[in-house]
Amino acid sequence: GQKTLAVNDAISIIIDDTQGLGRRFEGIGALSGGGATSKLLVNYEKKLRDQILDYLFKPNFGASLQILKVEIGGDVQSTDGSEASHMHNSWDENYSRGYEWWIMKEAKQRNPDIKLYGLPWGFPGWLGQGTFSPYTNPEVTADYVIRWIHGAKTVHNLTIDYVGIWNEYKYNITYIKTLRKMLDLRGFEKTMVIGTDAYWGVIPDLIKDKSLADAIYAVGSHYPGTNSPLDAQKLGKPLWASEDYSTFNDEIGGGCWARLLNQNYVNGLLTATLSWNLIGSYYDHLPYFSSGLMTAAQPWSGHYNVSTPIWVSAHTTQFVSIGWKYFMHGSGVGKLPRGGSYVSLTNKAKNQLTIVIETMTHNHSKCVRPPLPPYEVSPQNITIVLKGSFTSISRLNVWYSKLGFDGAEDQMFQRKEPLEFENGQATVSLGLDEIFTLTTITSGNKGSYPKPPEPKPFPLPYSDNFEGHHVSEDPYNLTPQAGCFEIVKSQDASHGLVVRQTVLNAPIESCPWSLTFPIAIIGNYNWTDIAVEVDFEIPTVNGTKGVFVAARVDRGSCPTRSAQGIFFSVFPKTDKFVVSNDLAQTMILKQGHLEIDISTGWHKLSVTISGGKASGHIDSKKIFTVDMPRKPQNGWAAIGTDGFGYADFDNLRITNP
Ligand code: 147
Repeated sequence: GQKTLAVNDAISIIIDDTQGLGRRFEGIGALSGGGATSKLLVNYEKKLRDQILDYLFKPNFGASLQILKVEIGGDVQSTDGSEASHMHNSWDENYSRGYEWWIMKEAKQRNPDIKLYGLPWGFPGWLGQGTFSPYTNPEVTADYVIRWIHGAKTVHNLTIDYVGIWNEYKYNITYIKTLRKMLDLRGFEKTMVIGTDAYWGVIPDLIKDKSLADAIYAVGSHYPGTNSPLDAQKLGKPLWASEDYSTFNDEIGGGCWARLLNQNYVNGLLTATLSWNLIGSYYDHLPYFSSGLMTAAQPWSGHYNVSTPIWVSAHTTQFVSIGWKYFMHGSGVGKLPRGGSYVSLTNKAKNQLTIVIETMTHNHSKCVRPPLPPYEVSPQNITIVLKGSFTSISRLNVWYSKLGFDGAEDQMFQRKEPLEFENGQATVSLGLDEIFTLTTITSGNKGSYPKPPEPKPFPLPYSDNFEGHHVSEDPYNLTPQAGCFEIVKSQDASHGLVVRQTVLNAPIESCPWSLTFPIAIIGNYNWTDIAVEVDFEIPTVNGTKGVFVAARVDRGSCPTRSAQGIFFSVFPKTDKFVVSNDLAQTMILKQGHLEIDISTGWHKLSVTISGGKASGHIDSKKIFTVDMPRKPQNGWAAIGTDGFGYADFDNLRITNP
């Protein structure tokens, strides 16, 4: 039988650089987008918003992120909403849309060294040139992506360090090579291509095709489960977990993130890890609620939550910079004898050393995917033996976390007494679900702000005339799920700023259903009886054929296509209306003629659900009353259009009926 060690039998791990070092550390970061994950953040009161951004980006404060990856908006549904493209059409170009520019600037202001990375989740339809592939004309698509990089530089003074291909979807070898070549031609030699933000599918092509391999700086794979294939490791290219985590940010989420940050290198030689997502700033009941490093989904209350992954990140990011080197496996990097793992990194030129140890147990560190094979962790005493360049160290600073389970409080990112070394040796006692950082770095700091306001439900009555926005912005709180809704100046001066649906053609998307009904949701998923009204005007050029207002809308994201609710659609040109129980108008409750001329100008459209009835008005004329169908019982309010095409909306008002 196996001999079991008593806890006080210390086991040694050796930290030694005499045989050389391992791979270059490339950073820990997070994704804003993919999609609309930062949507609600912009609308926070500035003071609170700045606090949140400090927890994410400010060096020596919180997560102190080293890479920020953003979606290059493509007018497509990309998980929790759709993000605007900088070119809805070949003749359109605008670098003020959405919130990714803003968030990149906020990150750079706090940390000028943060690396920026852009990736499309989909593309506006015109890039397909009649097909639904962005690779039909690789030069046109490369030009489109490079315009975004160029716009970042010229309009926002942002240098994009990395660019990807097509999130978790098809890549095309000619396109990748074309992109690299055109980046060079346009002066973006330093913008590196990450291939391909899918899984490891590109590896055989990289082995076969030298010029493809030359076009790619690093291989970015998603949710690698801390592993990488041997042939990927042999490529001699950096391997990145370019999207990972995606786990609810409670204690288990923190455990997942801690295990990934160490073991992505220990098991997979992955040298950068990016969390999907950066911050959970989207409505509850959209997919993956609260699956960011922290959560801020209530601009109306100001409530936010600094979650465990923020402090887990700090254990590495505050003590290791991009460019440091990992030690080699067995001499500073490895698994611990009784479970858990350790990584050591150094900036040798400055004689700096950081060791991060984690002891996450299996059930307390499961991530959303892939499944985690079983393993055991038990308490252990570890003697750290310093050799090589670091033999003479006499003490290391200690930062400690323990995730709290079964009623225990979290102890996150606490500075402990330094660990004293005698003859290059010191012993630490490791419990379960703990993280230790042992480091020569002295600048570690746990930032804090006063407790944020208490949570509150979405306020009612609610109204927005959109005058508080800037042109081209996404409207606050209204969250596009299909199409793109942006602030424009109305042709009619009395309406000032209004919201326009701006997508004219079906985009190129990877969502399994095509979403042909542009729709933006707002409010509270738990709303039952509610009244929603909005003014609309359909522009004469490129106007859509119909607009709708809706209540009890029961789903967003990709399945928006099959959303149910009460949808009141009007078709001004044909004088028709449709009341349907679903967005796609397959479950019609009532339809007919409006018998009022709304073919030009502004009109008010409203729907009310109250006491088992749904009713609707145009201006002051009642158009219908129907018995409420059994489903849905609750949902968001929404506005939208029937098919792609322009429609302007103003004076959105939501009340208790
Ligand atoms: C990723 C997407 O890239 C992100 O935008 C976001 O949707 C994230 C949420 O976890 O997921 O896409 C995946 C969706 C499903 C799987 C893998 C990746 N899956 O089921 O294996």
